[in-house]
Amino acid sequence: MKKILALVCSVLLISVLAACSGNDSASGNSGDEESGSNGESKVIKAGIGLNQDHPQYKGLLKFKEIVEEKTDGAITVDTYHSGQLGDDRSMMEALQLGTQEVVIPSTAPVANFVKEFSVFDIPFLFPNEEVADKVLAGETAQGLLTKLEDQNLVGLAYWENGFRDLTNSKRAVASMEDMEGLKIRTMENDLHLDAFKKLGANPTPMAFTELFTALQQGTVDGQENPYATIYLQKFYEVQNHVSNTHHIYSPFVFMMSKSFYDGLTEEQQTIVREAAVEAGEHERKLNREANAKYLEDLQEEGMTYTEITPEARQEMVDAVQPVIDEYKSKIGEDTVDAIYKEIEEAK
Ligand code: TK8
Repeated sequence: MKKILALVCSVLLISVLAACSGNDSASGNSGDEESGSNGESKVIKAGIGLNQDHPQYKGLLKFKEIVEEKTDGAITVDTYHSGQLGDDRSMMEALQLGTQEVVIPSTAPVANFVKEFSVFDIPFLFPNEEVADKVLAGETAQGLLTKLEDQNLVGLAYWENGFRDLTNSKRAVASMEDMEGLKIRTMENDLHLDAFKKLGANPTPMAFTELFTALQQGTVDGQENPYATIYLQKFYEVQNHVSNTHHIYSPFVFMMSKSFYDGLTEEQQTIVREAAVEAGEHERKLNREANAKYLEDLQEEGMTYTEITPEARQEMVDAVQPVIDEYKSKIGEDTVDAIYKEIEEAK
C-alpha cells in the first residue's frame, strides 16, 4: 500500500514540476507561446465622450468588428460612449496608467500632453477638408503621432471631428461685435481660450462631459463644435443660435496605451494599426455626410442660423493673428512652419 502511495505522490510531483517549468511536452508548445502576452486573449477597453449616435462611435464599432474578425477573437473590444469612462483628458490619463486601452480625443486636449498638437488649434488653419486630409496624412502630422510615445501613448490614426461652429443662447452672431461678452465654453486648451478672448468673448475651458448641463443651467452662454455634435448631443434643446464660423478644423486622434500596444504580437500590432486607419476612413465618410445634413435639422429644431460673410470672417482672422504669432514659439516654430508649408503644397 505504502509503495502505491509513494508512486502516486511522485507522479503528482513530476506533473506539478512540469507545469511550473512551462514546458508542456503533450501540447508540443513551450510555455512562452502558451502563456505571456502572445497566447492569452486580450480585451481592449475603448471609450469616447460623444454618444452612441455620433459617427465617432460608429467608427469605433467598425474598429471593433475589424479587430475581432482579424484576430479571430484573440482580441476583443469593449466600447463605451457618452463619457461613461470619463472625459478626454481623464481617459488619456487612464491609457497612461494602463487601466484603459483606447481613447479618441480631439487634438485640443492632446496638446496638454504633447504641446505640438496645438498646431491644429490655430484658428482658420485649414481652408477645407481636402487640404486637411492631405496634411494629416503628411510627414509632420504623422510625426506628431510618434511624439505621443514619450507619454506612454501610441497614436494610430487621425479621425475627423470637423469644422467647429459657434452656438449660443443669447443672440444671433453675424460678426465679432456680436460675440462681445458671450460666455463661451472652450476645450481645455490655452490657444482656444486666448483666441476667443481676442474675439471679444468671455471663454471658460470645460470638459465635454460637463457641457450640456452648463448650457442648460446658463453657466455658459454658448459653445463651439461641428454640426453633427451640436445635433446628435441635442444642444438645440439648450441653444437658440448657430453661426457658420468654421473657425477651427478639429481632428480626433485614435490612440492606444503604449504598454498594451507593446504587449501585442507584431501581427496584432499591424492589425490594430490598420483597423484604426480603415475605421477612421469609415468615420470620416459618415461624419461628412452628417455635418452636411445636420445644419438643416438644427434649424428644423428651432435654432436660428446666421451666415458669417467673408468680410466678417476676415475681421476674425485679423483679430486672432497676434495670438497665432504669440503661440508659434509655444507650439514649436518648426512644427508650425512645416504645417503651413504643407498646407500651401496641398492647396
Ligand atoms: C468629445 C470631445 C468633443 C470635442 C469637445 O469627447 O470637447 O468639444 O469637440 O468632440 O472630444
